[in-house]
Amino acid sequence: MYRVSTGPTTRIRAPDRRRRSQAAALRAEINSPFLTFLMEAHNGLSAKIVEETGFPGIWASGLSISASLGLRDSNEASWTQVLEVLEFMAEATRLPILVDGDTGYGNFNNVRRLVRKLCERGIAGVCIEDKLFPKTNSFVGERQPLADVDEFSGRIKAGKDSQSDDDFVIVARTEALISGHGLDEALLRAEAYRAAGADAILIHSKQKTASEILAFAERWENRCPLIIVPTTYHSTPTSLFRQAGISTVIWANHNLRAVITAMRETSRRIWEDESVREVEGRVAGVQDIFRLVGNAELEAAERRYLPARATASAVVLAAARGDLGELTRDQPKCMIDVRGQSLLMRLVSLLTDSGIRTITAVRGYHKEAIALNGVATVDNDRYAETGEVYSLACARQRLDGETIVVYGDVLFRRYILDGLLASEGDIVVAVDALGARAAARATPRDLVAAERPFSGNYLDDAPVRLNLVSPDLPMEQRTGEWIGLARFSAQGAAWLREELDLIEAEGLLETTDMPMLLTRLAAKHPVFVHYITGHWLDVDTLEDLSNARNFT
Ligand code: SPV
Ligand code: MG
Repeated sequence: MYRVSTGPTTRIRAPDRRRRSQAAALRAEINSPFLTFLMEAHNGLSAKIVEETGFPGIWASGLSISASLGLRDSNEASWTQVLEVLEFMAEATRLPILVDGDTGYGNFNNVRRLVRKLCERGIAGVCIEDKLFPKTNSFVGERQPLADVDEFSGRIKAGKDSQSDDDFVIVARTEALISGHGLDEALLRAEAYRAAGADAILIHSKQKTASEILAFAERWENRCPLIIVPTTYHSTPTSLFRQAGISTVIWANHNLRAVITAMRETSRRIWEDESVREVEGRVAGVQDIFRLVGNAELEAAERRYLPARATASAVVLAAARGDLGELTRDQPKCMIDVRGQSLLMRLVSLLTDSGIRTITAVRGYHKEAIALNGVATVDNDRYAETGEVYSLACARQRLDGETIVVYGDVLFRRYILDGLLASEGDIVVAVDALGARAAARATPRDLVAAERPFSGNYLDDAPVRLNLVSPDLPMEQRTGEWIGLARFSAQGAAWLREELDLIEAEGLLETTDMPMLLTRLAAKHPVFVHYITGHWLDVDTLEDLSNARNFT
């Protein structure tokens, strides 16, 4: 026998709800010893609001769905049109949905197909009522004809035999009380439907008090879960339903009624005022809409899946002379030719190929040598006595919105930049994990100590925090080498500007280098590491240059 507790109202939520099927979740709610509340929703948005409010499940009301389509609750919307609405609802929420399936849209055969299609769409259950197609809402007219008990029992059996999810719930609703047939008839019908396989009985009433429902519940003796719809007997305290051993209460149409009132008042106000001024602040904000429909998820997905984001800009630090002898006598290092193209031109093509349109190069040494189509320039005229951080500060105004900061003398495969652009986090630095163990070099390397070393594990995509960057790091602390490439989100760029201002105020702009800057940022903000393994180089020596000529 189905067991009911009339005890505490505390609800215990299963922690693994997401892994169970929606049908299993609904079944558990209906069978739980606690009184469950299902809230009406009639489209994707209202389903989201019901979920956000905290209800454990949704009643997809026939009345509300048809009314929201501007139709009567008389099967004017075809069942496949209702199915379409349900698809939106199931997509919008993880909550289990109990669908108001009216009469099942015909006989046993229609119910079979309905149940199959609902299971395919992840709907948790359906409620069918013992009336005739086309149905009429329970609150319209008197003594609506009821279906033959055996014929309706056949609809239930057919539905149960057709469900592809064992947990799918079929609720049998008897309209015996609504149609004025009395308690005995209602009990007889409920028992027949239970015997036919119904998982729960919905006993409907249109009285202003709960007396006939409570009388039914007493005589039903919990033979299977009882569901009620207290629309007309709305002032009955729910404690009485608990005491009566009711399983589930459906608040059947209140979201639809709420929007009717709200839309009417808002429309009237705007119409009379010829202005929206009065209603602003009283209606949901546009940001609220974006949040409800999950715009943030789309933005994250765009970062992950789109090949490039045209909105990002780049600042290329290209002021240094570099020490490549004759080659850097009349031009900065970034203009050295690598197989017919300067290093900078190669870098710029790489950036544009990844969708970055606004590129600013910070020039210094032999600045006249840097003139590239489509590349804006900013000058660091104190290049000889300053470093990259000073150059970056010269481009401070360009650090607005999402920005890539890159040394002008590095080359890397395009996937590295695309990966960095798709990474999450406000500040992300590209770090070569192979650099952790690389042999010492003539020129200093930007060694990295991060929270965790690169694991190489396909399944490991947990973000890794940067601790510090320094040319001097004991071997055991090193997790890689910064390749001179970093991404700043709009927020990250704001933090970067702040830090540059601070460094300037401390009088350290001339002497701070990029490792120090990144280390300072990492001490205050989450800075993440985007690990790579090789496929890049920087050009510090003639040997690097000959490697570069082979690389491209
Ligand atoms: C519905 O919400 O469509 C219902 C409940 O079936 S009632 O309107 O009370 O019949
Ligand atoms: Mg209905």
